[in-house]
Amino acid sequence: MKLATLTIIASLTTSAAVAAGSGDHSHGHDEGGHMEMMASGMPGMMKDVSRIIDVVMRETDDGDMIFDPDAFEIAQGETIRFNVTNKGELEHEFVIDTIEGNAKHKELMAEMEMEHDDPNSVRLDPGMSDEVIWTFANNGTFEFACLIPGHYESGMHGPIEVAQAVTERTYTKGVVKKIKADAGKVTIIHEELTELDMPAMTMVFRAEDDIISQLSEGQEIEFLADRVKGKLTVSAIK
Ligand SMILES: [Cu+2]
Repeated sequence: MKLATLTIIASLTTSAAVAAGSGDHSHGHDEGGHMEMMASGMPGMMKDVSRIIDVVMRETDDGDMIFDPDAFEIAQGETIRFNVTNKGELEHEFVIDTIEGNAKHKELMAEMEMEHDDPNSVRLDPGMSDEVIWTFANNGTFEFACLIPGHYESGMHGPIEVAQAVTERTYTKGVVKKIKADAGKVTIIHEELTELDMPAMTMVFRAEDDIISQLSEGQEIEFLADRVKGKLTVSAIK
């Protein structure tokens, strides 16, 4: 009985290790026609493209290898079509990943001849052009690079700064019914509070002094409400 239990534990441990291992090595190779989300985002669709960025890869007269432009600023959620052209005399590639992801791939490529054929990359012979369509679903700092041995060190990498998306707030219309300034409370007859999923009704809200001081009973307002420490609070008015 005891032996059987041990065997089950051992086999569970082994399969878990195998699963973790294979997950580690998948890094987005598109073998099944499906690619999972990477930290840097996911393959984008032509219909979602919000911006086209031309990227040139080439060598310079003083022996460097460059991308032009050498940095990108992108807003979270944007789908970018990178039109990549190799204007150099050597083969180059354009790979989008995390800085760590690129470093790992670079190490692998130093050990063996590897050609990327993932949606987050394109490898081009001199004179050739191709595109990468990528949706930047996450904010953070990512990197584009050429991972052909020696090229990264010669200058072929740059940052991709993805700025956090700012969500547009929805103001709600209301009429100030009562103000209790000393208690920091205001009663508002309001329309539907769509952000908080509340129907139109009359409710008591908390409010800071600077907001209450701008209010008077009977006033028509448009306001933002948030739950602050569990209490409905007027956070802005206009
Ligand atoms: Cu290169």
